[in-house]
Amino acid sequence: METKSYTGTNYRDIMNRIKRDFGEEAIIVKSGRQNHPAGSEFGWSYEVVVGQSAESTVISPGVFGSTPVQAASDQRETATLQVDMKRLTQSIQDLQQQMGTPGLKPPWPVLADLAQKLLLGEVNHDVIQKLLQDLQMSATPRELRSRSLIQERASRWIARRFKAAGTPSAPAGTALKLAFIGPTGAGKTVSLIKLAANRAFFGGRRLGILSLDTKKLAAAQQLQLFADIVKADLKLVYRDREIKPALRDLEQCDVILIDTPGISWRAGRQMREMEKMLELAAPAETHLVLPLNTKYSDLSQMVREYRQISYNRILLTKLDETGTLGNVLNLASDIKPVFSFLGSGQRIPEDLLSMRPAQIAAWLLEGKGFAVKDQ
Ligand SMILES: Nc1nc2c(ncn2[C@@H]2O[C@H](COP(=O)(O)OP(=O)(O)OP(=O)(O)O)[C@@H](O)[C@H]2O)c(=O)[nH]1
Ligand SMILES: [Mg+2]
Repeated sequence: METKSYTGTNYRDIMNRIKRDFGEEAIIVKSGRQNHPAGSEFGWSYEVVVGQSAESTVISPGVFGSTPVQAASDQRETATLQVDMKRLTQSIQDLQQQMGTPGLKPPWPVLADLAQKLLLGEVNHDVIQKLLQDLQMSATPRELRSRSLIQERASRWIARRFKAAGTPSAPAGTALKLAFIGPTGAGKTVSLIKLAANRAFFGGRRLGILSLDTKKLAAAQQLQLFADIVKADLKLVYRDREIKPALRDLEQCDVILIDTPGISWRAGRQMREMEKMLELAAPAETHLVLPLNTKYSDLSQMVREYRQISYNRILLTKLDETGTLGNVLNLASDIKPVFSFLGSGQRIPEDLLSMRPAQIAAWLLEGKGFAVKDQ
């Protein structure tokens, strides 16, 4: 039997190389491990010796299976593999604890630096742990030693967590209705105005604005002023029964932006009233507007509680008012919503960005957050 020896510090990588070279007929003759040459704190160094026999392919199929003697040996190897994989997983789980313990080096310093940066960016521990596990499982030892290669992999991993809505598009023949809901002062009205005023979003389209937030006198005046500037038709609605007629008045518009009063997710009556109003307005897109400078426990609670109003987008504002962007990734990982836009300041219209996952990843990995332009 011909044999070949494979060594390395990543068991999965070794197995992949064996499969590539020997296909399904590989027989593991010997497998063992010893401390990493750089020191035991860097994990294990593995050696797997593989052989290929002509009979084995006839007698028994299976990934590494062959003769009965070989099958017993295979079971032992599989058990070793499982133990080794368990140990790898455990060592990653220990990583964060080790980082806080002076004198103990984590298995891969590059991963430890990455974890540290994300922790400082207020990314939740469980999200970082999942990222480290996935990196350690999938990256080669060469990548695990290289800051830039790990950064690239981490960037792709982070970007994949996000679902981005893309630019809203109106179905032919009907007005596209977009509603903005959320807590008071979140930036609903200003985001709506930024969208209306930015030609990149609805340039050349006939715009209508429907305001359900008519209890505040100043709010209606502010909206009228902006509606005039962006040449949008504005309808103010004071009672539920006025919603459908107001929408009929706006039916010539291509896009109708619906402003709503701020409501607290903890106020059941307000939530039910809003649900009823939105049922009447029937928007295609309902954007839950949330300010990013809110602590994560409240943010995640809001994202869950507002679900009873059936929103289908999240629009995050005040990117410029937080020093850490971890909450964006935390939301993406925990709740997996569709993100639409990001409010990044008070300027109209330029401070509204489309959600770009790669950009979020870059901000998080640079560890600097969103760069505010001082004016
Ligand atoms: N820095 C910063 N301020 C913002 C952003 N978006 C909105 N604001 C400000 O937040 C304040 C509240 O914005 P509004 O749009 O009135 O908030 P709202 O959600 O409509 O508030 P209510 O209608 O009272 O519920 C205003 O001063 C806005 O200029 C943002 O992305 N960054
Ligand atoms: Mg408002």
